[in-house]
Amino acid sequence: MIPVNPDRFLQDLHTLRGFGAAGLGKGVVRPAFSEADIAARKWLAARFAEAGLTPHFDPVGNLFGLAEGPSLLMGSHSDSQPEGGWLDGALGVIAALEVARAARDSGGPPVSVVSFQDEEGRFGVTTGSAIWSGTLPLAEADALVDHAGIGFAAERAKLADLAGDFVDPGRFTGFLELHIEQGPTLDSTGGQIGVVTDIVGIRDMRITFDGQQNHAGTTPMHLRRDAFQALAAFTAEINAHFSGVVTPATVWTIGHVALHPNASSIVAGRAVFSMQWRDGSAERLDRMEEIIRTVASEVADARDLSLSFGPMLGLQPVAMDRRLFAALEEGARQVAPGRWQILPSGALHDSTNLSNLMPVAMLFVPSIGGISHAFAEDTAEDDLVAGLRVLAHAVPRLSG
Ligand code: HGY
Ligand code: MN
Ligand code: MN
Ligand code: MN
Repeated sequence: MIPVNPDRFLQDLHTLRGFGAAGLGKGVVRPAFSEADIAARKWLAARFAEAGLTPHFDPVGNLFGLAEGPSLLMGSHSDSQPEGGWLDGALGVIAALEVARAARDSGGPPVSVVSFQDEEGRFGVTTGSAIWSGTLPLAEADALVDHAGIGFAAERAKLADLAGDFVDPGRFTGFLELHIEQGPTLDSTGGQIGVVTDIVGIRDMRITFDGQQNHAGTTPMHLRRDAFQALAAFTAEINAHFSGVVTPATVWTIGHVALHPNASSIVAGRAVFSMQWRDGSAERLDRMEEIIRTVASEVADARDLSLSFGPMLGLQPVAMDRRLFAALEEGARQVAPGRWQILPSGALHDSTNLSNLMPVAMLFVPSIGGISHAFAEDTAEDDLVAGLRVLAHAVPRLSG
C-alpha cells in the first residue's frame, strides 16, 4: 500500500473548498471558468508542482499534473454545479494528488493527476474530457453557449496564456476516479465503499416552443399561442408516453427553463428548456428521444406554435475495465471488509469519456442522505479516507 497521509489529504480538500465556498454548509459555487474555478486551478497547479508533478493546462482548461514517463492517471474535476457540493469532483482530484505525492515520496509507481474542465456541463456534458477524448470535436465545442448565451470559445480564452497542447493520452496506462456516490445506496445500507460496474448513458437536448407574446388581460384564452402552456402540456404528456418504455432505473429531468419575457402580465411568447434523460441501455435512450421529438411536435401543432431542437449532447453507457475493477475490488476488501459492494453509476463522470482512450475504473464513497448537486452534499471523514486508502492499495497492483 502506498503510505498516504490522510491529514494532508483532508487539509487540501478543505483548502480547495475555500475557492467558491458558499451557502450555509460546505457548499461551493465554482462553475467552469468562473473566477473561483480559475483561482482553484492555479492553486492546484502550484500544489502539483510542489508534489514534483509538472503542471500542464491544455487548450480547454483541463489541468494535468504529469509524472515523468508512462504512468497511471488519476483524478476527476474541480468545477462545480451553479449550486454545488464540496466533494463532487474535488474528492477525486485531491485523492489523486495525495496518492501521486505519497507514491513519489516513497519511491512508488509514477502517478499523474488531472482535473478536467466543465465536467458539470455549463456548456454541455463533461465538456473538457469529451474534447480530450475526441467525443466532442473542438470546433463544435467552440460553438456551444451556456444558458446565459456566453460562448465556450470566449471562456476558454481566459486561460490561453497558460495553455499548452493537448496531452498525448498514450503516456497513460489507465485511469482511476474516486467520487462520491451522489445517491442513497451506500448510505442507506451502511456501505463504506462502492466499486463501480458501469456508468449509465445520457442524452441532453435544448427544446424551444415559440408562440405569440401578448397581453395577459386582453387576449382571450382560445386565441392564445402560449409557450408556457405548451411546456406544461409537454411535461405531462412525456411522462405518460414514457410509461411503457422506461424501467425503474431510467430517469429524466427538465432542470432548466427560461420563459420569455417572464412577466406576470404577459402571455409567454417563448419557452426554452433542457430535457435530459439517462439509462443503462443505448437503445432505450434512442427510443426515448423518438418519443420526445414526437410529443413535442404534437404539443406544438395543437397550439399553433413552432418548435425547434438544439444540439443533442450525449454519452453512451460504458462498462469498467475488468483488471482495474479487480484491483479496486481487492483494495475494498482490505480497507472495508464486509462494508463494500459493487454498484452502477447513475451519475455521469469523466471516466465515460476516458474509456475511449484507456482502461478506466471508478470507486464510490457514500453521500450522506444521498444528497448531491446541492450545498448540503457531504460525506463522513472516515469514508473519505477509506476511499483514499482503497486507491493506495490498488495502485501498486496496477503498476507491477
Ligand atoms: O450530472 C452528472 O451526472 C455529473 O455530475 N455532471
Ligand atoms: Mn462529479
Ligand atoms: Mn456533478
Ligand atoms: Mn398595459
